[in-house]
Amino acid sequence: MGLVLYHAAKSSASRRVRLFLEEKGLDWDGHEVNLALQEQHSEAYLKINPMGVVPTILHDGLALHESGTICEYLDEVFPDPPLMPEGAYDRALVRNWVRHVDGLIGNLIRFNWRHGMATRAARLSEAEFQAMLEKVPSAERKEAWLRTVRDPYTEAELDGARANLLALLDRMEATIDGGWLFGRRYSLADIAVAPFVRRIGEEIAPDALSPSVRPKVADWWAALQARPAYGRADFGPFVEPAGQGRG
Ligand SMILES: N[C@@H](CCC(=O)N[C@@H](CS)C(=O)NCC(=O)O)C(=O)O
Repeated sequence: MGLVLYHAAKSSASRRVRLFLEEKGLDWDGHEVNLALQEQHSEAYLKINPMGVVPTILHDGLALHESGTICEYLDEVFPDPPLMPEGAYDRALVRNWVRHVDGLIGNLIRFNWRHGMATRAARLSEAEFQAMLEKVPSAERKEAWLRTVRDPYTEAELDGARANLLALLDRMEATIDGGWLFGRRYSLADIAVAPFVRRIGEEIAPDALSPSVRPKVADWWAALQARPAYGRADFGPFVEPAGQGRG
């Protein structure tokens, strides 16, 4: 049965798991979940991911959600090459990086959902929109939908989100040692943050990755993109004319 990843091309959490799988050199089958068509809230999908988000992985038929948990699980089951440090304390520090990044997803959503997802939702009638909202399992995401579609985030709110994301880059700049975030070795910490860095540099704050602003992050980003796994993980452009929305 192997590994089957339910994911979306532009989803940051999905990109994290794809990057991890590719770095491990694992074979996996992909199943694209169309977020704009709300496939993540379908009855069938909610059975494998009660949060109604991507990604979810099936390993020999067993479903697992949460991108950070999925990566840690894969590291245990497929230890070579290791992407978690050896010591328990060091592993805990990497987990804290993952959690920190996960806690910033709301800031990314403010920028991401303005694209394909909002465009499609704006075409819905009020009744269709309410029916859509009813299927959203979490209060936080319901609120994000309401804001994106009915009451768009203000420039001040976007600035606030941008500042939080830039603070992540500053924290990286202060942490990178020997090229990588943790222990001078490429690890889940680097993989976890990569999709966020990609989005920040692409549209949200394009100058933020410049070597004159954050030299260590700039070198880190160049080195990460040079890894063969990065090309295979397919971090295509987020904003395309006929693009599909992602969170
Ligand atoms: N903490 C979760 C976050 C998953 C998540 O928010 N996924 C987004 C895409 S990056 C999603 O499915 N958005 C669609 C929605 O919320 O309806 C993880 O890391 O797996």
